[in-house]
Amino acid sequence: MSQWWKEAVVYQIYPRSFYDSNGDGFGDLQGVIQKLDYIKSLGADVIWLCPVFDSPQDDNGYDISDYRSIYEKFGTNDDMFQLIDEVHKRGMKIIMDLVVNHTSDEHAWFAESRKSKDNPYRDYYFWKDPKADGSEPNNWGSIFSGSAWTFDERTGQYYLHYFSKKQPDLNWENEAVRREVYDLMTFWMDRGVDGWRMDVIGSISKYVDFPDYETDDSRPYVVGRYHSNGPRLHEFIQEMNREVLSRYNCMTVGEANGSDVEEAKKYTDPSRHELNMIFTFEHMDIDTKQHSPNGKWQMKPFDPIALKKTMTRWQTALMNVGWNTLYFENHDQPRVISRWGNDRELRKQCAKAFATVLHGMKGTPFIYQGEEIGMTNSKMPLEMYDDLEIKNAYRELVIENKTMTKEDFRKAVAKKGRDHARTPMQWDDGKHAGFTAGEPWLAVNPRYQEINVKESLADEDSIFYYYQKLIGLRKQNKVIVYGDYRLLLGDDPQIFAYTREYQGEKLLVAVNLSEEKALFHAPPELLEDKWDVLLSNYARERLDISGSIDMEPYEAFMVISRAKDSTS
Ligand code: TEU
Repeated sequence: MSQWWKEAVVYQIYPRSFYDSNGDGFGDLQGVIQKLDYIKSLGADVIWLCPVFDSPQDDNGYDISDYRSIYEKFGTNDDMFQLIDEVHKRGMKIIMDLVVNHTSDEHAWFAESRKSKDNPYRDYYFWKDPKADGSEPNNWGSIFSGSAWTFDERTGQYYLHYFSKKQPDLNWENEAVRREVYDLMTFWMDRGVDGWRMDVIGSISKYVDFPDYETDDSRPYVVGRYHSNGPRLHEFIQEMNREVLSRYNCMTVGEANGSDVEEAKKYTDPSRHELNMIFTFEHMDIDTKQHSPNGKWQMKPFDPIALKKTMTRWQTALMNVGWNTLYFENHDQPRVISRWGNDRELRKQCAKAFATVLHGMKGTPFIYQGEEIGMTNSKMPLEMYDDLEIKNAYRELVIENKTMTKEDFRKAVAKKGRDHARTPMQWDDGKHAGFTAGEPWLAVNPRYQEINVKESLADEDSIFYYYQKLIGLRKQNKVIVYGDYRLLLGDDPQIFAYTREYQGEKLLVAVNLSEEKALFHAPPELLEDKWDVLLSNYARERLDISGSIDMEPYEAFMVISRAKDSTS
């Protein structure tokens, strides 16, 4: 089967915040259709659409109540079929979000399951008796705070939910559940969907003996290693591959929470017939203090060396087996320039710098809506955040457990809250950034007059055109897709530099990830080659790497040395 996904660049859409075609303040599928030419003009080949299925929207659609129909605010099934068609007409592909670690508690399966202990759907989910004292079956925590178990009066048992209590976890041990999942996948793939991003796929296999976590602190509930990589994980994925995926020329990317590179190889080694690639969290966790009761909100400063080490570990481990994803942003992560860079006076240079680091690497790049115009974190008072992860964490950490002050929590959310990625797409400098003619479901970022698509398209030096170039270079230079990766200057605290090599071609990428100037010295083995500039965010046309290069703040460049016989 062709490996088209290796040469593809993916554009991720969070539909409720992308473009609202009917003025209800909520993005929709017709809105996506209207903006397809924009995405095409960027050069992306694949669209990943976050969940659009029927849902009570407790977790913005990651709580699905019907996998076969589109949520009405997004449109109808016919709109979805039209979208698939319009994407294909433009020579692009579309992947959807497969959220099958859990359903909504309003899914018909769960409504049945909770009715009685002998209901035929009881085993679609995990139900357990309370401990002798009436407490939860074990000390597993929910990723959205509190216990992972909720008591249901009707049958006197607890059900399991890794996320909110409105997201009960499916029991993949039950063959009927797996059959349902394969059927719904087939339903959409037969209608033209080109693949799946698989939500928390790393958690579908549970440790069904439900062991308590051992804790050395006073945390009542723990989220840890039992929450992912359960004993039957790869068996289930292989079955899914056999039953469904192998029948289509599709693309698959698993959200593999809790995975290291060894686990990643298992998922993505083609000979194992599982998935094409996975999302790792390791490079996104470098600004989190590990093992804190405050979880992701316990921040530590950005360290370029940690970023280099982590990304290099993944580049190296998956060099000859498997495949990487490349991402800094998505709907769960804040804006990278606000998180690790400079989103003020050096915003443009900084956005281009991070883009260069990522798009020069080996793997499939993912661009999150707005990243291509350098959107920033928003400014909102705590009360204005909409995300349930933030609301629950506030209640637990600040109000109940008092492990964080309100001020520290506010600071952490201003950096890392998921809503920073979810503010409406900034199309122009008009009211609500041109996202909607009505009232947006979440306030537009106040900087929309300065940062928007219209402005980006009018400025030939914009971040948008820089992304367009990066994508174009990937299409023209196989070394960017297939070249072997090697880190340079590993201990340099400012510069992220590496080479890529493929069939006699060499690419050198160097990025100053700091606000100060930095001196770049190429290692001696690179000095024999003749280098041409492919890309520079400081408009350098020529670069002599034989001397030292005085790199400007957030300066980035990509130079290439062509195969000797092709240049002669
Ligand atoms: O995220 C899974 C996950 O473990 C984290 O990314 C988590 O949501 C959070 O960001 C931790 O801070 C996936 C989806 O991407 C996310 O939007 C959903 O809320 C979650 O699963 C539940 O479906």
